[in-house]
This record gives sequence, C-alpha cells and structure tokens, in this order.
Amino acid sequence: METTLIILKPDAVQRGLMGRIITRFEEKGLQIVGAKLMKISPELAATHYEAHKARPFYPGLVRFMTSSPVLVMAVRGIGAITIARSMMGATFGSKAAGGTIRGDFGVSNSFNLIHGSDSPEAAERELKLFFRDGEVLDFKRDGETWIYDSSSGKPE
Ligand code: 3AN
Repeated sequence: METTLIILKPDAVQRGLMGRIITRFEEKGLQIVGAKLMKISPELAATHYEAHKARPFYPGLVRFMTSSPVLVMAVRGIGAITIARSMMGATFGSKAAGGTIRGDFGVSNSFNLIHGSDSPEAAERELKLFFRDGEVLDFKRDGETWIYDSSSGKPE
C-alpha cells in the first residue's frame, strides 16, 4: 500500500470543488486516511516547494498557496501515487486531458487546483511536512474486499 499527499489548493476550496474532487478519489477506490483544512504558512510553502525555489513562477506559487485555506489529505491504495497523478492530469489546466481533475475543472496554468506527490520519496517527505504523528490513520474499510481482489492471498 502506498500513501500519497494530496493538497486541494486555494482555488479548489474557494470554488467549492472539494467534495467533487474527494468523491473522485473515493469512487476510484482510494482510501482517505488523513484530512485537514489549513492555511499554509510561507515557511511551510517554502519547504514544500524548495525544489522550485529558482524557478520564475516560485514567488507567485508561494503567494497563491498561502493566500487562502487548502485541504490536505493522505490518500492510500496500491499504486496510489501514480493513480492520483493520472487522475490529476497534466500540470496546466489548459493542457490537461478531459476526464482528469485539472482537465475537467480548470483552465488556468497556475491555479491548477490540486497537488499530488510525484514519487514515494516525495510522498514520505511531504506527508511528514503536513501531518503530525497520529494524524494519518490506519483503518480497514468494510468494503475493502470488493475493492481489491485478494483471492490469490495478495490484494491486487
Ligand atoms: P505538478 O503539480 O503537476 O507535479 P510541478 O511539480 O512541475 O507540477 O510544479 C509544481 C507546481 O508549480 C505546480 N503544481 C504548479 O502549481 C506550479 N507550476 C509549475 N510550472 C509552472 C509555471 N510554468 N507557471 C506557473 N506555475 C507553475
């Protein structure tokens, strides 16, 4: 099982799209194992986006991410990182394919609704930045037996 960090960005929260985006992850079969509404501090935004510090869009990105509350979520499933990234779509709303979250809900290149960790290493680092010990929960869903085929002994 993989757990990934998903952030519904200020535009998603302000536009009332949280429920519809969460529904997509739930309907897919991914499990929400952590969630909180929070305002990102400039320090946390700087740490989270430190890889982009030298990029021209960095100041605007930090301003945007700290401008209004976000919903951070820990989302779990087999292959959750790749699955969530493909559900998000390409970085720019203008280029993202229909059927993806960015493709269906936005047109902007900088207001692109959602962040998802892009590797297991990034997920581990980012989950620790946004969730304290005990805030990401381990629990069994009643419907799990119908989400993964466990007949071989190993869920798939
Ligand atoms: P993704 O979120 O698709 O993984 P990254 O990691 O390349 O995209 O970029 C991180 C964030 O930086 C993006 N979510 C987007 O908000 C912002 N960003 C990336 N490139 C640009 C750009 N050229 N102009 C404005 N914002 C950008």
